[in-house]
Amino acid sequence: MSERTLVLVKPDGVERGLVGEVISRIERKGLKLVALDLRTVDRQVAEEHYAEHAEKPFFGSLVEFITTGKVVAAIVEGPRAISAFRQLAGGTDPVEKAAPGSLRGDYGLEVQYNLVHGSDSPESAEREIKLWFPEG
Ligand code: RTP
Ligand code: MG
Repeated sequence: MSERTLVLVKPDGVERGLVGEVISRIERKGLKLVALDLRTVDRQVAEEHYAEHAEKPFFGSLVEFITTGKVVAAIVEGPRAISAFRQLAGGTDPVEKAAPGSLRGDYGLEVQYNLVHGSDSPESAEREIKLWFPEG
């Protein structure tokens, strides 16, 4: 059973030249890229993407950050792709939670600048794929 997940390389990852590293790890794991796009995000998409965090104190700066630079948006497919990519990414806090060997564990230092996003459930994946790739 194959599933799809939405992956983002956030502006810090793009700025630091880590797009290739992220894609390389996705491919080495055996997951497949079915869409890939470098773009800037408008505020409305960013706010919708992170709607679940709208009441959190970091929401404003998170949306600000995501909209300040280019991001890479990708649809990634494979068996248990959602969980597989979350493992590749590592925990949200790159120092306290992400294990060494994960993307965040290897390259991140601050919670906000944690390089990548991956959908956290089938429902999120479906919602986020529609939001980022409305053309289908
Ligand atoms: P993401 O949604 O970006 O894949 O990350 P995640 O599931 O691991 O973490 P989540 O709890 O959904 O948080 C979304 C993003 O918000 C930023 N954040 N900042 N300053 C803070 O305390 C804080 N907490 C979260 C991070 O960029 C996180 O990835
Ligand atoms: Mg999340």
